[in-house]
Amino acid sequence: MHIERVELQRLHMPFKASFEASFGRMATRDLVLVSVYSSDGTVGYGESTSMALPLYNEETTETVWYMLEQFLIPRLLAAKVTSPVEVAELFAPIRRNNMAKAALEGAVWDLYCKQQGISLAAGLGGQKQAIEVGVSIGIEPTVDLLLKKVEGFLSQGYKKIKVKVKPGFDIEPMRAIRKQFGPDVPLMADANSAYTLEQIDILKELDQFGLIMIEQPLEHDDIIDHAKLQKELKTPICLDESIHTLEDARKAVELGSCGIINIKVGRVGGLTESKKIHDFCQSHSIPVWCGGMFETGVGRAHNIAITSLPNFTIPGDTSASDRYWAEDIVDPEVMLVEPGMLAVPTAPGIGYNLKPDSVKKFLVRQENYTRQTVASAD
Ligand code: OSB
Ligand code: MG
Repeated sequence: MHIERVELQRLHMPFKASFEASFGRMATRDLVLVSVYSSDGTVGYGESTSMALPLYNEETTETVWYMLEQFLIPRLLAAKVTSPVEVAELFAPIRRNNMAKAALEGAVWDLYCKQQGISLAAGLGGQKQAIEVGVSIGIEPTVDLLLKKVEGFLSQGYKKIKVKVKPGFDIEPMRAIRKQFGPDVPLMADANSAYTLEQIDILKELDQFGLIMIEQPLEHDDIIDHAKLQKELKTPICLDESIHTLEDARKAVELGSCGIINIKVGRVGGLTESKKIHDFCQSHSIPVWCGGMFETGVGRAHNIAITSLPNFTIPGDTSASDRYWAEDIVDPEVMLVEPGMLAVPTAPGIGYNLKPDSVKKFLVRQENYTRQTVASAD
């Protein structure tokens, strides 16, 4: 593949509106954009799904930069990788730091597919031409404001409505959505670990709303209590935060901790691991869907590509660019091609071009790394 240079760019991108989850409120995305340059002039792009603060997982955008600069980029530049599947093996001795790994691995996947002249979706083995998508809606100041948002997204045809919940903002909003929009709206709740088993009565009450699933109700690192909870709930549990590897998925499925898995490419360390989890879940009749981390168009394009695999049977959180951004950094922007549907690009790689002028507007730091400038890998 002849990777000769890696560029890191840190971007601060303000959201159109702030977003609240049980772990906090965010108004700006803080990310690392990774560009991998080959000697033949081809460039691959990846994006870190980290946040500024370690409230979702242990990584931050600062730690992602550090891991990339100190360990991951030197390893990649010192190796002679011929295929992106080798990148995960190359990074395996380095513990965790999955979002840092995924950002660089994703860029290598894009580069490889561009050099092969195939789309990233095709490179991953995806077959769909279009994918169904939903939206994730934050905790709103009032239930009325939440209902207005739900109405707006339903009118755009989004195929799944996910609502963030926390103790005190759970039963009432779900009841209000069912009352106003009826029993057929595909609805789910995401707690981001806001409950404990002691609050099982609230979680059981959610059963009455016919939710497609409840996402990560208990601790971020738990699969034991989730298994206990799943036995008491009719609603399938979906694990997000608890799953970092194929092995985590295997253990959770074996224990009965969930009926559904949310695959986030960043959380599991890249596209190769995502595909492995997808394949495992497919063979165990566990449906999966692709989660989101407020990605720019670059991360969205990676999400679209992985979602083109067949066991992504539940609409994911990859909404259009205009869900969060007044201006995205890709051209064209990610847009619904039909109500609630995104097209899977057929152009080589991620199928979206970067808009350098937009990148410049949000740029706060930029560094380049070559074999000559990085410290030796080990
Ligand atoms: O739990 O899925 C989550 C955003 C940041 C961190 C965690 C989560 C989320 C979302 C937003 O739900 C999904 C999106 O629209 O990108
Ligand atoms: Mg979640």
